[in-house]
Amino acid sequence: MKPQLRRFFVSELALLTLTTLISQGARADVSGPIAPLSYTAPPGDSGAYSYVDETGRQLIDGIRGENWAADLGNGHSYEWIGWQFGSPLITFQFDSLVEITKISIGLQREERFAPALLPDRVTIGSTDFPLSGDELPDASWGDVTFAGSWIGDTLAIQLWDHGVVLDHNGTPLDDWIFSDEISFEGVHVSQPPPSAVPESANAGVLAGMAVIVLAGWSRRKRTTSINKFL
Ligand SMILES: [Ca+2]
Ligand SMILES: [Ca+2]
Repeated sequence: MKPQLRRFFVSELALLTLTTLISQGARADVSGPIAPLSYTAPPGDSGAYSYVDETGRQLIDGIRGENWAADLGNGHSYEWIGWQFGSPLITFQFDSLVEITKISIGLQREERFAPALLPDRVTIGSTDFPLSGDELPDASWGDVTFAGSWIGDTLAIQLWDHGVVLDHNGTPLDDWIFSDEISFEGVHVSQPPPSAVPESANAGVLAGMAVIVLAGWSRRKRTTSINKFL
C-alpha cells in the first residue's frame, strides 16, 4: 500500500474507531432509580430511644419509618437515624459514573417532643438548598426532594442543623435531624471499555490518537461536571 494511501486509510479507521469510542461514552437515555453501593455517615445519637444506624445501610434499605416513636416491629424508632449534634455529612458511593438528577430525603418534623426539625439547609455536592422548615407540616414525615445535575461516582450530602433552639416549653435544646431513607434518580454514564482500544502494533497511531481524544473527552466531562456542581 502506498504511504499516502496507508495514511488515509489509517486516518479514516482512526476516525471510525474514535467515533465508536465516543459513542460508547455517551450516557444512557433512560432515567430511573439508582441505588448507591454504600455510604459513610455519622452513626446517629440516642435520646428517648436509640436513633443509631443499626446496619450501616438503613438510609438505603428501602425500609421507611412512621411517627418518630412508632414501634413497627423492631423497637421504637428503629427505622429512623437521628442526629442531635452537628450537621451530618453523608457520602454515597455508586458502582460507576452516574448523573443524579433527583434526590429524595426522607425526613421527620416533630417540633413538640424532640424537637426534630427539617435541616436548616441541605448541601448536595457543592449546591446549597436553603429550607424554610415548612416543606413538611409539623408532626409529619415524608420526602423532601431536590432536583439538579450531579455527575460522579460519589455524592456528598450534608444536612445542616439549627443548633440550640427553644422547644414548645421555651426550653433550649439542641435540635434533632431524623432521616429514614435517601433515594436517587438519574442515569448511568458508561465509560469506554478498555477492550475498545486497539491493541495491534499497526494500530499504535490509532491508540495514541484514541488516548488524546479520550483525554479530551474526559476533560470535557469533568468540566461539565464541575459546572453542574457549581
Ligand atoms: Ca431505611
Ligand atoms: Ca442539632
